[in-house]
Amino acid sequence: NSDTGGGGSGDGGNDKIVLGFSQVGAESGWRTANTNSIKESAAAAGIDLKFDDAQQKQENQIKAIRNFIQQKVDVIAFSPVVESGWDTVLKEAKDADIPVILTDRSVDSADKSLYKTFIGSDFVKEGRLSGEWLVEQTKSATGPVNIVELQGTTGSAPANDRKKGFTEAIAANPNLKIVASQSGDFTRAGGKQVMEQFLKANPKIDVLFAHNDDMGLGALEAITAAGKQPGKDITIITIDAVKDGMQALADGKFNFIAECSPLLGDQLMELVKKVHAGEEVPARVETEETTFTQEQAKAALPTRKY
Ligand code: GYE
Repeated sequence: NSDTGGGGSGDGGNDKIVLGFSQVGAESGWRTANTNSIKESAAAAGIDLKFDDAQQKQENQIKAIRNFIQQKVDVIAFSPVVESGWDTVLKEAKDADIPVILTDRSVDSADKSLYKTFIGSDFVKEGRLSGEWLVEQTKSATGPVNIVELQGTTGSAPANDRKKGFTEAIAANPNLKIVASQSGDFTRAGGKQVMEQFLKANPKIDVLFAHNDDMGLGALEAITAAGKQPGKDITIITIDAVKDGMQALADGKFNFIAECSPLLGDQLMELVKKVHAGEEVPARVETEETTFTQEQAKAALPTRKY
């Protein structure tokens, strides 16, 4: 529209880009930091954000996306809870001429024209770096090293990919064996509950690989309650590096974290502006991340933002 007079105030925001964003939920510290980042960056970029929380349910995300289409938002972005089952609704957005940006997690759609770009981490790499660290730590082991794995949400890209990267990396040492693997749905409660079962069923657990900090933090309670010392009796590897996870690492309860950055907001808003303007964007935008040992966590904690 042409409402450009009066310094732009009181125009009802009609000139603003409207972004519909469907978030997975509020399952973890990572997710909370991600939501904050998206809200702050949208405000800073002058983008009108319509935010929906799907409570970790795909059906809610599909509903939210259909609502966004109906409201004729300018751009849709979402973090797909699972990888499969998106083709129909993505096709509906495409038919309505609304560009879609995948944020944080990807989909397995064969038709790549259903979305403009995917911004997020390399989850396979996070799993691989976790596995490689363990291979290095256990290189002089003479007997079996028993690993239990707390998987993220079943069918989600980070659960699938982190498992893949980790499993491939630990194949380098035949002593390393995953003796139990189950989903804790990326939550603290899930991590605690599944770890309790693991501890009951497996007399010898040497290593816990948790697909995120929160499940690892939940597992700490189960491990302590079972009379074992986390970080000593059981080596703990997690992914994310949110503050509570970094604190556990600095305190010697975790042993290693592969970072996954939730601060995607600024880059996402840049992409929103570009696709709205019809500009070309790269098909894949990767987040930069690192890994932390206990010493590195101590050094990084004071300036950690989330
Ligand atoms: O690692 C986990 C969250 O999709 C990368 O989702 C994200 C994952 C993150 O619940 O903590």
